[in-house]
Amino acid sequence: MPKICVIIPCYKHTDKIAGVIQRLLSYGFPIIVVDDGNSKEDAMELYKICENLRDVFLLHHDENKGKGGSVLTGLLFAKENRFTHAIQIDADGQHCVEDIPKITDIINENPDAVVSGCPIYDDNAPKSRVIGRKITNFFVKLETLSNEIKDAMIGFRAYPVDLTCQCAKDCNLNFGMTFDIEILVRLKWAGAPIEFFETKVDYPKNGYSNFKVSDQLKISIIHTVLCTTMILRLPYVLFKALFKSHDSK
Ligand SMILES: Nc1nc2c(ncn2[C@@H]2O[C@H](COP(=O)(O)OP(=O)(O)OP(=O)(O)O)[C@@H](O)[C@H]2O)c(=O)[nH]1
Ligand SMILES: [Mg+2]
Repeated sequence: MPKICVIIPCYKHTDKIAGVIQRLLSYGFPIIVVDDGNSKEDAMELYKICENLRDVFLLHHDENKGKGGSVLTGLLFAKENRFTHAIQIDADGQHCVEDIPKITDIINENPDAVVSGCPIYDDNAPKSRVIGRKITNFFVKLETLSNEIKDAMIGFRAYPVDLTCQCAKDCNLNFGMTFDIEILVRLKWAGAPIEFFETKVDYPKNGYSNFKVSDQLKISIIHTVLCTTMILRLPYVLFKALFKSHDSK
């Protein structure tokens, strides 16, 4: 029986997170909020939002570690507390909380799978982000030599906790915005099935994004690393494929 929790990394989204938590509460999953080195005022605000809520755990970074670092802190807490699956969702209210049942249905059917959103954008989505995603998704197909990963950037997904913590430990993952991409590629390399559900992603006018131009550069670097690793893994992948086809004869 899966034991599911929700992880919300939070940096500078204190004005939006209360709404996200309220929408999440009706699903009854424990919620892990990670305060990623926010200012004193924002940290206090987060504390006030979480303090009287049952099954809402507030973890704290003294310094800003980045989105990936926050998700990892949440995942390690989930592992310590014996959760089998963790649903990651952004604090800024862009994700459709009401799609959680789509995730839990897939987890119940296939507990080994990583379950990821496949984003549907409206006209408000910045063109640069939509194009950036298309480029990333093209590289991810190369890196995984497969069509399986429909989107590698969305932060609305569910991880099998043990496998993801192990994979993050083995690969010494980057803590920043490239985390979502890298962990998905490495989980696929580790043999995890990846399942997708369609979900609307909202870009409200005047919404605040932490995504910076420098993140685009870091994403290019991570693709260079992943493509190089893919080339180095090729003999292993070919050997495995040959072995499999030989076995099935
Ligand atoms: N970028 C960033 N996000 C962080 C950090 N720490 C935690 N987060 C959280 O990670 C989630 C994603 O951040 P966003 O700023 O929405 O970035 P994004 O969703 O990739 O970019 P947009 O599509 O432009 O919204 C949010 O819940 C943030 O609060 C950090 O250091 N940097
Ligand atoms: Mg966002």
